[in-house]
Amino acid sequence: VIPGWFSEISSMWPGEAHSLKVEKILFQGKSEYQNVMVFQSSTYGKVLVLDGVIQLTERDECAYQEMITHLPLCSIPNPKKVLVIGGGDGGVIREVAHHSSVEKIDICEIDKMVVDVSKQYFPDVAVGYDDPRVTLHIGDGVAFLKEVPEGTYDAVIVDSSDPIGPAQELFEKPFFSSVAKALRPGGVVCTQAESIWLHMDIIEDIVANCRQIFKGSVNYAWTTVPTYPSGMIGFMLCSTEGPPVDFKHPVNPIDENESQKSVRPLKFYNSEIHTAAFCLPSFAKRKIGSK
Ligand code: PUT
Repeated sequence: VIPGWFSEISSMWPGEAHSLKVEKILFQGKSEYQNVMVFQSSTYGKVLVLDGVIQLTERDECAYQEMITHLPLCSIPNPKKVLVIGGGDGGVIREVAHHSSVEKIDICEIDKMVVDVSKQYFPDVAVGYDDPRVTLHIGDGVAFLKEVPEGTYDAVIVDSSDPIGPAQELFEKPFFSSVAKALRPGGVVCTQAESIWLHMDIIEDIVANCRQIFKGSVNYAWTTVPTYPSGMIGFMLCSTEGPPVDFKHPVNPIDENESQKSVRPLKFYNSEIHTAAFCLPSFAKRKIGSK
């Protein structure tokens, strides 16, 4: 460990640790679920860390939040009801709010400390909570979904941390079955699905489970995020049986003018990068392909 630097050490990426120079530690706390830390970095702005793992930095959070949200929502016409599981920092709901067709945004985050800390230290991310369409539920996403009446949502977005700690169940088959039940026919889910450089075994399991559960399309997409392990992260996009969804060709592009009027113009997402996100390197294509 280099003094004055934060190094992201985890058994999920053995033998490597990305480091950021720390200017000042702004917050350190322990919630019921995890250690929460915020620090000011020299080059990536403020950084949110949970159990020693970087969740977001002010500089590159746009790449993750915009892609995990607009990949699913731009793939279906007129999304109206959206559920976010996790995503307590508020960045995903900020992005959902770009879609004027959306009438209701539910968010279920297990850890209230993540919400409170984000509101205090990341106002440009937590601004999502100001939208009147948002209802925040503090609780376990797995339990929340079990109570959701069948066919309620057009889209579910699962913005989880890694599958060690409170998010573990969000990577398991029973959870995906509950998501499928909560979606209307032809509804879509987008879940955080780790890195093809580091976690091909996890991704293969997710793909196998999703192919059994989601009878529409099942696709893996990815984006660059410089401060995530291996500099990238992937998403699993699936649709339920019903009106077909072609994730690779957005049918609901975000109108540039409308997006400029909103709280925060898009920084990363556009329709070209949407389609490109589904192109996989050959080694990953051989393992997971697409349906
Ligand atoms: N919300 C995504 C976090 C990923 C951390 N490795």
